[in-house]
Amino acid sequence: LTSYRAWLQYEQIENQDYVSKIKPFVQHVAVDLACDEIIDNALIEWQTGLSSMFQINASIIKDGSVDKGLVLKLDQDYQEDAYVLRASDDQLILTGGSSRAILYGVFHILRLIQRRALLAGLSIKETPKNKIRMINHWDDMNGSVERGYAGKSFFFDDYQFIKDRQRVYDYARLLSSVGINALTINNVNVHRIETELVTDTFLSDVKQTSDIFNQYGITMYLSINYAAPVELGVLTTADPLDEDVIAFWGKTAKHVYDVVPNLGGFLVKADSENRPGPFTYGRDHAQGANMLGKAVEPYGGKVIWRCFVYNNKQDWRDRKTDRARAAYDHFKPLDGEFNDNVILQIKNGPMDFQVREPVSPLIGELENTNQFLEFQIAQEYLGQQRHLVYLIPQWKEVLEFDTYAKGENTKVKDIVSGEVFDNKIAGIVAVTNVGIDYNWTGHTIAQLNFYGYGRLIWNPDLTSEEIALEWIKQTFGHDPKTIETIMKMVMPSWEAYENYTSPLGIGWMVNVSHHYGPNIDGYEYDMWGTYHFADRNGIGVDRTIATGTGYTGQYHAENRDLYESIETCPDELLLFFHHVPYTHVLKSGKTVIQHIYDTHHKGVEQVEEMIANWDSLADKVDERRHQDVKERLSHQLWSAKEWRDTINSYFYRKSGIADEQNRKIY
Ligand code: BDP
Repeated sequence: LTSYRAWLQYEQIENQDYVSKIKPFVQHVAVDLACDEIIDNALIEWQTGLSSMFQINASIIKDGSVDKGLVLKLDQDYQEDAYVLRASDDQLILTGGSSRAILYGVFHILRLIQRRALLAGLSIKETPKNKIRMINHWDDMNGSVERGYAGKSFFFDDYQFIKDRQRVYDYARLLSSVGINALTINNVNVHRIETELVTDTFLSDVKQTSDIFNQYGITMYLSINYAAPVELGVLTTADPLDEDVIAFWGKTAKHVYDVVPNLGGFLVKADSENRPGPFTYGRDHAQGANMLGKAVEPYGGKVIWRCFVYNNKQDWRDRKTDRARAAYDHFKPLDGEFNDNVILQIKNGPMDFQVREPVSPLIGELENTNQFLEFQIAQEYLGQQRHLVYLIPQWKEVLEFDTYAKGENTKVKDIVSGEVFDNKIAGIVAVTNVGIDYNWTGHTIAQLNFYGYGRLIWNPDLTSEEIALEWIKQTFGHDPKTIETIMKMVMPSWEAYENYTSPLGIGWMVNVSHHYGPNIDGYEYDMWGTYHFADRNGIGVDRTIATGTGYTGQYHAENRDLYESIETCPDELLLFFHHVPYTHVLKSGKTVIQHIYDTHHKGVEQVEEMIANWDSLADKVDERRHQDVKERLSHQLWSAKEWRDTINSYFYRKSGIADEQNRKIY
C-alpha cells in the first residue's frame, strides 16, 4: 500500500535521461567487508530499491572488485555511525565506520536517487551530530498506546506480544532509514503487566523483538517499574539503599542480560504523576538512579532517568511550587552525583509539550551529568494527528536556543549532543507517533514529523524547508506543483495551530485528560499546576523574580533578564512569564485582546487555505491518500473554528472589550 511505504516509495523512474546517468552505479555492488545481518539488510534494501526504481537486479559480488557500480568498505578510524560517499563517473565508494554506517549510507544513496540527484562526482561526509538518536513508545501491553493517535500498538495486544512480527521489521527499517539507533517499546507508565517484561514471562519475546531491531542497527531498551520488587511480590520495599532491593536488581539485571545481551538498558519515570520512586523512601533521584545504574553496569547497560517530575496536586497556594520550576528544582542540585551510565532525560520545555513554551532552563545547567533532550512527535497537545502541524520548525527553535550556559553561543543543540560538556553519552529522544494504522501515523502528513525527527537530530543544521522538501519528493513524487503546494501547506502549519489555540505562550486550555479541543477553564480549576489566571482584567502567569514565582531566575542572566522584563519578553511567550491587562500593548503594536481576536480568525483562514491547496491536488495525488488527508483537513477546519469561537467569546465576555473589527462573536 502506498501510504504504508511512507517515504520509501521507490517509484519506477520514467525519466530515461536520469536513468542512463545512474545506471553505471547500480549494476553491481562489491562488498569489500565482512557481512553481518546489518550489511545483509543494507544489500536487501539496495536491491529492493533498484529493482523497483530501475527494474534492475543488482548483482552482489562478495569476493572481487568492480570497476563500475557501488563498493562497500569499512574504515575503523571513522566514528561508528559516520560514512563517506565518493563517486567517479561510474563508481561509487561507500566507506562506513560500522555496518550500521553502511546501512545509513545505502539509505542515503537511495534517498538521493528518489530525489533524482546525480551521483557522478559525489563527495559527501556524514557524521551524525547526536550519538544516541532514540524513540520512546508509550505502548501498553493491553494493546493501547498512551497518547497514541494512529491506532493500537503493533508490539502488544491482549497482554501479550504480537507474534506476527512483520510490522516490527518494517518499522525497524523505517527507523534506520532516518538514522534512529535506539528505542524503548513500552510506556513510561509501567503497569503491573509490563513490570513482568524483565521476568521469564516475557523475556524470550523481549529477546526476539530486540533481535529484529539489532538487525537494523537499533538498540532496544525497556521502561521499567521502579517498584518492581514490591509489585512482583518479592519484597515489601523498593528503597534504593536497602540490601535486598540492591540484590533484587542485581539478580534481575543479570538474568535480563543473560537472555537479552544486547539490551540497551532501562528507562525510568519515577516519583511523577503517581508513579512510585525513591521519594517514597526518603531518598533522592540520584540514589534511585545510581542503584539501577550499578545493577546494569556489568553488562554495559544504561539507565535513562526522566526529569518530568513535579507535584501534580497543587493549588498554587505556594507559588514556589510553580510546575515550570520543577525539573530544575529537582535535578540541578544533583548535578555531578549520577553514575557514568545514568542519563537524565529532559523535556524540551518546562511544562509538557505545549504549542509554545520556553526552553527548559535545566538544559545547560547540568555540567557533570549525561543528558538527553526529549521531544514529542505524537501531537498530544497539537491536534492529535487529526490536525496538520509540521513540528520541525518548533524543534529547530529549541535546538537553536542560546542558553548562555558557557557564554554566548551555547546552543541547546551543542549541549545535548554532548559537545559543550564533553559527555560520553548524549543525544535526543522523542515520543513516537506511530501505531497499527495502515499509514503508520493516522494523518498521512504526520509521517513528515517522524521522518523529519530522524533527519533533524542527525543533522540539526538542515532547515525545515530542506527536510520537508526531501520528504515530499520521496513520498509524493516530483510534480513541481504538488511539491510547491504541499510546501505551502506544511510550512505555516505550526503557526496556524498556535494562532487558533491558546495564545501568547500560555498553553493548555484543552479538555482535561484527553487533551483535545478547547476548554479554557478545564485545567484552571484542576490541580495539575497549569494555570492561566484569566479574570476580568487580565491574563498570564507571573513567573518573574520580582513579583512572581521566580522561575525566570533559573535561566542564565541574559535570558533571565530578557524574560523578567515585560519590555523585552518576546510577545509569543508574554503570558508564560507575565500577568498583564487585556489592554497591554504588545511589541506588534496590538493589544493582547485584539491579538487574541485577530490570531484566532487568522488561524482559521490558514486552515481554509490549506484545504484550498490540497483540493487543487485532487488529480495529482492518488485517491486514497488524497481522500484521507482531505477528511482530516475538513475536521481540522471544524475544530479550528470551535477553538476560535470558544476562545474569542470567552475573552470577550471576560474582558468586555469589543473586537475592533467588529467580527461576529459566538
Ligand atoms: C504527558 C502525558 C502523559 C505522560 C506524561 C509523561 O499527558 O500521558 O505520561 O506526559 O511524559 O504529556 O510521562
